[in-house]
Amino acid sequence: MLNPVAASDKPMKEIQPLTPANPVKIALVASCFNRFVTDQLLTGARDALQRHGIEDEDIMLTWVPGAFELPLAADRILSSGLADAVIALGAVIRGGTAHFEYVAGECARGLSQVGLKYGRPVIFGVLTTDTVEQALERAGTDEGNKGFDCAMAALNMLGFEEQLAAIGNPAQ
Ligand code: INI
Repeated sequence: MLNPVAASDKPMKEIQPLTPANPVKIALVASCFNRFVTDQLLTGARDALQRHGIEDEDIMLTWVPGAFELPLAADRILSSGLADAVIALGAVIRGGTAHFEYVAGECARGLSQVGLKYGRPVIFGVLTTDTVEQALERAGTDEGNKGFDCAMAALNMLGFEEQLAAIGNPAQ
């Protein structure tokens, strides 16, 4: 058996899931389709942002018709330079139609592409559920709120960018 290599005394470079120390601008994009759910996701997201000191003036909110339109709105917002991160909020509920697969799939693919295109966090806050009850459960206050979690993901990814920049420029 090989002897284990002695661990170095030097600390590893490590990036923690922290929120950013510098001011950031956040764009919320929400779908009108299934608004009784997306309103709740929005409440959760705003709650998380507020708790972490993001001022209302640094948050913009855009409504789009449905989840299918979220990627284009995210793309336009990032190309305009108005935000550092986009949180896309939607609810695609199966309801026995094949439309579900197209809307949910294209929305996920599009959002991921936009994030990689601009090198900015584009957060997937789109519930994809079989039933209305499941959607409401994930957008509530008791069993957790996907909007809240997604706002935290956006802040953590911005915190990641900040820490990465500090590693690249230790004088910061
Ligand atoms: N949009 C949603 O956000 N959720 C859905 O569940 C949904 N379903 O089931 O059809 C939905 N469809 C609309 C779609 O997002 C577009 O707005 C529409 O097709 C126009 O492009």
